[in-house]
Amino acid sequence: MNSLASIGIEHIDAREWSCIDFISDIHLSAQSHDLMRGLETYLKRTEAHAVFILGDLLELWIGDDCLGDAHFEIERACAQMLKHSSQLRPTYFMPGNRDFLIGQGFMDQSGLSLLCDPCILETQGKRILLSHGDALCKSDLDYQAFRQEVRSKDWQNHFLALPLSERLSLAQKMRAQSQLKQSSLSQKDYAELDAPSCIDWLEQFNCELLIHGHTHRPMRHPLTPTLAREVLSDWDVNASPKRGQALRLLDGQLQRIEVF
Ligand SMILES: [Mn+2]
Repeated sequence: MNSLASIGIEHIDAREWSCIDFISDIHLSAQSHDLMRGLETYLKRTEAHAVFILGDLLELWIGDDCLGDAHFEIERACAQMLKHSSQLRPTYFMPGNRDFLIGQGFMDQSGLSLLCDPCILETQGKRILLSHGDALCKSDLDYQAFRQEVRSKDWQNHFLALPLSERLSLAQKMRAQSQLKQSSLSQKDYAELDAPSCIDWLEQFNCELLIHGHTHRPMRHPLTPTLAREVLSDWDVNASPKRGQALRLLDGQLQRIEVF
């Protein structure tokens, strides 16, 4: 099935966990020490039995080998912080569109478990489909073509063979281009998931609920009388008030927890 990543966990049987948190779109970067501390505090204090991070934990990721380079402080600090918090409870990670190059090297150093996009979570009497969400933004044809290219083995092998400094400047250029494109869009043109494609996925994987991030518009969208999607919040400590939520599944009920 071409929508499944080739590595990672595809199905999680978690019937013993009665409290699970879902977060995404933290966007850690070199400028975000307060955000890192906020994430660390949340991960220490949450009552969840397991935490699922559904993509864009970091603003940018250019390859796991950056962890061996002293210049990449935030990346190394992030892996170290997660190493501690993942000892408290199982913590899962699914790559997003910013950090899709995170691989087993980061998993080994952070103690996280890598998930496929999408993957199925069976818990509390539900079958839930988890995704970052960008694969379902089907109406943005340019983005889908870009996504297909950068997720190909050929592109990744070529990119990862470049020196870190060259990768960093290429990635920053791509990021600037994407920001330029975003700034030319009106609010209604921002990335949104395609409802028929969401329904297709839910039916194909026999799930009733899709949980995803990426669009930064936290709310529940009913898709049919029996199917729905729940969108996660992004995190921003510089916003006023600070923004950051975990979506919590507690005894079969969903609730949103403010983390700041
Ligand atoms: Mn995203």
